[in-house]
Amino acid sequence: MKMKNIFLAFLFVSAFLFGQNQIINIHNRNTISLNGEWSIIIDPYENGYYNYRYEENPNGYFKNAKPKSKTDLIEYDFDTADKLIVPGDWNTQRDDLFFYEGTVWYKKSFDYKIQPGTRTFIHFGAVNYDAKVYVNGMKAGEHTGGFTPFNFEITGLIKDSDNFVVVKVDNKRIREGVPTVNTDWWNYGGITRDVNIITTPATFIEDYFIQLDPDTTGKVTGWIILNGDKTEQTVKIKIPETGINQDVETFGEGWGSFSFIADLELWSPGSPKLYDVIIETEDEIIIDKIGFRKIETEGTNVLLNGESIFLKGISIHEESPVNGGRAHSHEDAEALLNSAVKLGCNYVRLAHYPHNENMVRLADKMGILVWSEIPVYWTIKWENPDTYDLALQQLVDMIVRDKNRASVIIWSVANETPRSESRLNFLTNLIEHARSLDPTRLISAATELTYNGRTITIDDPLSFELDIIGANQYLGWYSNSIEQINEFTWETKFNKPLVISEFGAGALYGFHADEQTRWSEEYQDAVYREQLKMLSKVDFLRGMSPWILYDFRSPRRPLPKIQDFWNRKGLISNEGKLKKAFYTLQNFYNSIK
Ligand code: GCB
Repeated sequence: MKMKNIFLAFLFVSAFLFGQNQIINIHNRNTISLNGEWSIIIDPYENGYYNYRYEENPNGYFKNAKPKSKTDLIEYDFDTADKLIVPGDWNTQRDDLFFYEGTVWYKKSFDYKIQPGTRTFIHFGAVNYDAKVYVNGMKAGEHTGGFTPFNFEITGLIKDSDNFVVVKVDNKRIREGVPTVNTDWWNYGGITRDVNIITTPATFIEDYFIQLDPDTTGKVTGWIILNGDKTEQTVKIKIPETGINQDVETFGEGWGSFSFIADLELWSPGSPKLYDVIIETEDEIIIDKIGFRKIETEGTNVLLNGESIFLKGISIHEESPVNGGRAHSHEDAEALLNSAVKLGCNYVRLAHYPHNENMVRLADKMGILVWSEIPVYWTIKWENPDTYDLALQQLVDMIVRDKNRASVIIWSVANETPRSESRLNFLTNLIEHARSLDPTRLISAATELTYNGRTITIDDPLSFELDIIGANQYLGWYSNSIEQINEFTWETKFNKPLVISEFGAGALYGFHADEQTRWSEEYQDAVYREQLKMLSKVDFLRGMSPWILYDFRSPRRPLPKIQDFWNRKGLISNEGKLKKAFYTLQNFYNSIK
């Protein structure tokens, strides 16, 4: 009954709010990659979309028109236009687009062979921020939100030969957006993640949820959803290594729920066991690698598979230490997560938006626990229903994509949001949705604290709704001196675990001075030493993710010669050099068993 309610909540959210559903696990499907060179047209005035009366132009650039005679006037041409690599942001591919915020049109041609009885979808890992997608000159759909995947069915638009896809990408910041206009990270524009054409059978496995039952030991529970006409089938769930071969009846709208006893080796950072899980319908076989683990809290403790765990973490932005710019590849994920492991981490906070799927897939393999977040950041428009829908859509899409990843233990709904009634309603509603979609993970948010003299009080009313209280504090950087940090004591109104989601200080790699000198590695290191001393005395502290693994680009950080548009709070510089504080945190983590 419970699973049915979960499913109904899911169905409601996906069907009525978004009108179309996300296909998951696309890497194990029949796909054609559209990654590579795309032709682009930079269009700051949106001439390719609006006519001179500022009305939508039915013959916009998405038509990819060509002159039919020598007198024809067509003022654009994708064939002779410049190119950009997809996936990738435009800011770091061309100097003249470094600060650009606006529209760029992308176009790619591709061959496709239509197989009878199949359906075709186009899938984007992410496009920042607003995407309008056209196939062969016809609209396939549009999507808003820069960090979540989306797909459109193009069965009726695709041809059995040459095809072209055009995407209007617009990364203009808007006050009602999620995130809003004001952030501390670079607004990288473009088709920033993989693009794939997916071919499916007429009825296909769209989505599934397979996790340990949070309430019963040794039981696997979940559901599958078929999309198509043949919705009443017997679907098989197999875990060959354990001999599991479970029949699941789907009915009605194509969904079926299940739960079965299974003797499984549990996933943990020390032993990140993944099983091949096979889902088989009459027409299709989908394989996934899934780990099984249980995460819960008990008082101020976080329990992984029943045992108390301390989250030795670091915050990470989705920026590539390999090539710079927005990270997207498996290599980027390896570089980032290997650095976290070198630091001694068993946990990462993927700030401040859902990162690409390579990160969580690799975290699954490497045994790294993950906090995953939506960009409800600072002062968004709490009272605007469209803003709420956008936040909810991103939350749902994040959960839909990653709900089978054992590594992901925390969904975070917000970062440093100012207290108010409307914000509390907004976030409480998001949390209720998250819980209805996924009962197997913990909910958190990075909250702010109250300071009275040298006492820090955890008292954000949002904490009533959270499983783990995340809190950011910058003692020694934005307030108080380094010497004062260790004078602070903590009190809490909640019998819940505290995770310090951020603390930190800026340092320019290679700049050495005394510990009082801002931007020196010594200053940053002293902040870390004092913070760790102070935090070690907080008995309800169950983890931390200091700010941040690598220096990252931010338009808020113009200080010449020091910042030059980099936030310098990284423990590693943007060139990959380790700062003094890296070793301080590494020693601290290595001393915790
Ligand atoms: C914060 C924010 C983070 C910023 C950081 C900073 O509290 O959550 O996004 O980058 O502080 O460096 O100021």
